[in-house]
Amino acid sequence: SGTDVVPTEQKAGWTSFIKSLASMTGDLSSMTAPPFILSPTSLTEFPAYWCERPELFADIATGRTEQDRAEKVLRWFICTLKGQYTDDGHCCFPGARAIANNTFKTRNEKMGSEKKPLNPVLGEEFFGVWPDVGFGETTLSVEQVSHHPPVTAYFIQNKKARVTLQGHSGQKTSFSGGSINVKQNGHAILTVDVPGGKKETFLITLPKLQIQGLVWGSPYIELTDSTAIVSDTGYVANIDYKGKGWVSGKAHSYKATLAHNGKTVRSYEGTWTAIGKVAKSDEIFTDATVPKTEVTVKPIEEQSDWESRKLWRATAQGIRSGDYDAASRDKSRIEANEASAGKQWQLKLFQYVESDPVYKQLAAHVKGIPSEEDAYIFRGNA
Ligand code: CLR
Repeated sequence: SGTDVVPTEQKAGWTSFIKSLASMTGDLSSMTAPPFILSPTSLTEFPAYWCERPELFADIATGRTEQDRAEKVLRWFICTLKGQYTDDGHCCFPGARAIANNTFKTRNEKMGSEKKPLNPVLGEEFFGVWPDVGFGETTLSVEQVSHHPPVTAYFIQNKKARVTLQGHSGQKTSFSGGSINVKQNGHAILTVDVPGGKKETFLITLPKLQIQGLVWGSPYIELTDSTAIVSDTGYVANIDYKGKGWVSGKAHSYKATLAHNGKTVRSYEGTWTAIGKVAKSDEIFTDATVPKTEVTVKPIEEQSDWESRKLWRATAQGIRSGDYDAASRDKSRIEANEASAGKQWQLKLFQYVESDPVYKQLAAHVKGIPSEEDAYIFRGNA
């Protein structure tokens, strides 16, 4: 049958979940899914995927020209896609923890499919560090800034290299042709200090996702359409995404161009899960097979009650050990606490702005995106 990976006792539940997707109203996060598809990881942890190649993030600052830096931003961005969009092992079957410790593999390689992450509560936080191994320490601060609809804001910084990334992501989902289509709301802004006391700024738009393979019970992500990286130096990178059956015929393909004031200076193509090359050459541009560096997190005992791994500890343990009753009891407890927490909410780490001035300035150079967007500006951990 088509649903071989679905545990026998959950087949009916899976079928009715797929059917209910057809009447979904845009917020998939709050839908109840069968246990086998649940991930023990909260969405507040996902911004860590932006920096699992901290060496490439820091390397942006070593670019000697505007074009050099624009190209390094593009390389770093493409090399984050594999971690972001191929499920990396928030494993749910017994004994899976040991496999999950293998940081050389992605989610899909470890457990075969995309899972449904835990839906963060308002005010949930996640802090992480990539220790200094020569190019400076990189830190990550995340806050869930909205629950309905879910929006996650993050700030990443390498102080020594003087590179920062600030952004937010929400999702709008729809169902058609057997797949879930996910449009990401939000954008990211990268800044890098350059010699002479100046700063360069890059606007990064977020890709659309298609979740395929639902019918088989082993969902996976393909990226569609295109995204842009726009710099205030006049460099614009455009990245087109395609799945199987396009040019190379390979899944997870990309084609990118780097242009300056409208004139293409270089092109690249390949896959964002393996190798991308400078077009019409053998020069390797992106290598996503290089081992990634997972973020490190304080021991749970030292975390505050708002921090993701402490907050969801019992739920996650229930999911990992297959004790779904315990998982769902603890999940209900957390969600009930949240419902009673009241409506007026003070953001802790970020400040909301209705129109992001940096976005407004740079978005004018990209066709087909809104001219204004809101944003969450990092205020610090104080
Ligand atoms: C969150 C922001 C990250 C990139 C990213 C990767 C995977 C996405 C996730 C975002 C949002 C939530 C998501 C997930 C894949 C599956 C999951 C769309 C965009 C949905 C809610 C769950 C689908 C449920 C089926 C698997 C049954 O930077």
